[in-house]
Amino acid sequence: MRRSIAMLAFAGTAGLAICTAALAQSGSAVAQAPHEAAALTAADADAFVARAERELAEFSLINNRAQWVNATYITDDTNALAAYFGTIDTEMRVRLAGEAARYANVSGLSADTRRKLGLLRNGLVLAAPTTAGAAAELNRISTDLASQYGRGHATMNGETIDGNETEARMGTVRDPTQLREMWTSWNDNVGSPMRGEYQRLVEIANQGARELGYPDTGAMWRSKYDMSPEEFQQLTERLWQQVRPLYEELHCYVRAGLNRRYGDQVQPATGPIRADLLGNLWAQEWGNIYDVVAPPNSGPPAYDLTQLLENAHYTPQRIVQTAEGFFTSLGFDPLPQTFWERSQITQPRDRNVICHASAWDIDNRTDVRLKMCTRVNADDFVTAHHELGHNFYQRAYMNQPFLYEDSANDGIHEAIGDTIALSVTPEYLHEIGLLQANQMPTPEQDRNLLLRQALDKIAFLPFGLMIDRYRWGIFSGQIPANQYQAAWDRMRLQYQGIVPPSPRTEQNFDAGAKYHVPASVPYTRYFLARILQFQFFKAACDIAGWHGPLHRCSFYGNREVGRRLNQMLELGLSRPWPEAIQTFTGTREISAQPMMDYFQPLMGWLREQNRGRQCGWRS
Ligand code: X8Z
Ligand code: ZN
Repeated sequence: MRRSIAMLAFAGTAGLAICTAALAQSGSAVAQAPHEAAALTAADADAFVARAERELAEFSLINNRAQWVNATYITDDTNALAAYFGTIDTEMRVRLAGEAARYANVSGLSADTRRKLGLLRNGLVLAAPTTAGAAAELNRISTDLASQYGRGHATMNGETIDGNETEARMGTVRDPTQLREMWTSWNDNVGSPMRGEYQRLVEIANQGARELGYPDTGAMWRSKYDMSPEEFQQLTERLWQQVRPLYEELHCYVRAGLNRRYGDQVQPATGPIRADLLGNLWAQEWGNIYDVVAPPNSGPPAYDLTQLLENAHYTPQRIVQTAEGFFTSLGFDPLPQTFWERSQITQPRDRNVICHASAWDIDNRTDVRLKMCTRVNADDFVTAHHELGHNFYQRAYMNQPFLYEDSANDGIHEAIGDTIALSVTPEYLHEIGLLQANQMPTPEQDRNLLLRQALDKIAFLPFGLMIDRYRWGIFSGQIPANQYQAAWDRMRLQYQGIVPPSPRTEQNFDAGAKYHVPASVPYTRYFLARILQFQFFKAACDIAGWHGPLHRCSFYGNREVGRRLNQMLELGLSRPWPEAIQTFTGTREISAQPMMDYFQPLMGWLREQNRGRQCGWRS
């Protein structure tokens, strides 16, 4: 699963996304071994890299299986096994990172060896110091936190419901008292007990990062993008400032709709939005409350995908097959039989699993799997496409050497399936028989479609950014352990303009109630992916020769798009990411322009709707 982004448990301590930035870092602790460099040759470096790749590849086979069993069957025993193999993995990677640093100044290195040495040096997500027992403690904590999340539950009307059920109900329940109960119980039950362990995880991981020559774990995470950590931070800031006006209009519009629906007592007309009213447990995507905020008198909504899936009696399997069908229509080979035999597509009834969706690559060849607790609704329809994007990517780069079996940066891995899902247009739904000819949206309804899309895509942006800005603050010490909750609430207000529906204190740790925090999956990748997917989508539509409005383009069945996409995917991590995205988009830059263009027709309309309103909030 490595590299599966998704792979969580494993992701806790091992390297998914790996890149070359550390090569550019001079003067790091491990890099300072100039006296040795004199004795080492380029041939030594080649031999070391070959040895390291073999060792990592071989060990990954058993480790991936241990992590898979743990994630799909959480018990004390599988936790112990996952932590045991995770510890070996951490120790191996820390050792190889240290060794790789010794070759940094060797002259005459080939480009590939130089790149792979860099990948070995910054391939960890959480490092442990070499102190005896540190890797074991880190892995025990990581595994425990991820399992706690997997076992998490909430209540509604006093009745216990599991995480998957809570997630689904937050999208459909409209009673603010029930929403507040679910939201509060989830955050209290899941996040709060993790606080102490998380603090310890931060301490150990930071010690590990420092031994590897990074100031802290956050700096290590920002070092994987073929540029300096500072440049990367600036890049995310530049992108955010570009899309922020659109978010602020959407916030203003949605707040007015919620105020109309719930009244001043529940949602005032000014100031921040109550976090549990937005149709999502984390307020990260708001598409589920389309019906609440849709413009009155705008005619019927174009269509409701959940309804279409239910009407057509879709099953979870059928959703995954439909997603596969999109990829095969582009010319990709179908998923192997083992995918269908070994994946977890629905939630098992009789045991705890980690329901948060992920895509796994067990053997670095063809044993790819999906782990999901799929429900028949619009969210999971999109998520199935998202996950298969990972699986098809994994297969596209399977012939690369082990260290290049990953995406060119982690945002690209996250963007592929979403790019495909953007192509789920009325025409596409008609083509696969989900939408009848007489249900096709009118031009008037078209804007509603775009609004529905913005509620998911635009609303996510500040969330996608703040999760790691929060963790960067924790890792750097800027957010001390006695302010975990206050800092979280402050940043949720600052970036998203939302407030909790119930009082929070420093007993709480709401960040822990978001999967990627206990699982230590870096999150900026999703912010990048949100922007990249529109770039990829536009590139695909250009290749397909599309001329109409971007949001109505579907490249379903277009083999030329598939061929060009595969050219980027099969590169894996062998080239710096600007080069990889250039093969598909023609540009080396990440740009928010295609996203802004896509939503351009909505922006003017939102501004009109918001005229006379006092937009924004004080943070
Ligand atoms: O975690 C995921 C995927 C697995 S990589 C389901 N996503 C983020 C989230 O759920 O928070 C996809 C969108 C954002
Ligand atoms: Zn993903």
